[in-house]
Amino acid sequence: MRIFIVILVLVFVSKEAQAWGFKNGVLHNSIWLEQAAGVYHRESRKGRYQLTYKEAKAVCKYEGGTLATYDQLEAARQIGFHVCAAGWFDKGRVGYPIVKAGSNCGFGKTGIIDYGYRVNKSERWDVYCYNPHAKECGGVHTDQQKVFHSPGYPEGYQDEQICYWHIRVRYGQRIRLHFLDFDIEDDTACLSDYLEIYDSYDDVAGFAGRFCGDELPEDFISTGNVMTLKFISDASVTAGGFQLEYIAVDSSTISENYTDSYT
Ligand SMILES: *[C@@H]1O[C@H](CO)[C@@H](O)[C@H](O)[C@H]1NC(C)=O
Ligand SMILES: *[C@@H]1O[C@H](CO)[C@@H](O)[C@H](O)[C@H]1NC(C)=O
Ligand SMILES: [Ca+2]
Repeated sequence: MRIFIVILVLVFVSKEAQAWGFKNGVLHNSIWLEQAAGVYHRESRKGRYQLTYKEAKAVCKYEGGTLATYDQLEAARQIGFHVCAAGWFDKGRVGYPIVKAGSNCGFGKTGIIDYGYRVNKSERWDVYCYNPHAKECGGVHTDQQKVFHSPGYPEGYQDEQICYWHIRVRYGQRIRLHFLDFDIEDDTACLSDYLEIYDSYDDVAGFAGRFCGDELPEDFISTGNVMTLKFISDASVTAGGFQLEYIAVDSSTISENYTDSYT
């Protein structure tokens, strides 16, 4: 049954996968667009590079935040915030955070690619905002052990959520996921609302399962030291949400029969 669902979902996902990955140099639908250390990237509703400095400030303010400072952007970058799109940040400066050097972005360098303080504040770019109190929806976890949950839990989650959790533990360790509570709008192929597990650094490779309904998914152990979880809810019908725990385990301590011995 589970294998059947996985195959069905794989067919669906592989069709969708073409739309994922790099588009105009921006890694779309990936953890990298989510917030890290309170910093997040926004583009105008009209699309890329449409915001003047004044509009950029207004975008952040509207969401209860401020323009990110250079130091905040760099702090976020150091825990994996990577966006290939130039945006305004504090004091009329423009740039973007690069973690992985690539030929198509950031001139092959890593760090904050800094376009400097712009003289012309009517230039149009994206924006980097800072808001440490932003609605909890995803994040980057590097602790050895952590419990986290769907937004608003133990209240039900809301419509139209897109959350990514990126878990990264020490090299040589693996990640054991254990579900504590699970209730997501049910439908046979989990097309409405769902939680997906990716045994990889992003949601492009390593698809390992899609879950909905109210049955606790089985424990899952990553093959490497990274894992990505993606939660999507559509425009109607919500449910109780989920809570789960992960623990970093040393690869050598994992036996073939871990599911039996885990309590
Ligand atoms: C400032 O930038 C805008 C948008 O690129 C441009 O239309 C305008 O001519 C520029 N102004 C000056 C003084 O260069
Ligand atoms: C598997 O479990 C049994 C007992 O349930 C235990 O004796 C055995 O050592 C375990 N296997 C490994 C490789 O740890
Ligand atoms: Ca729904």
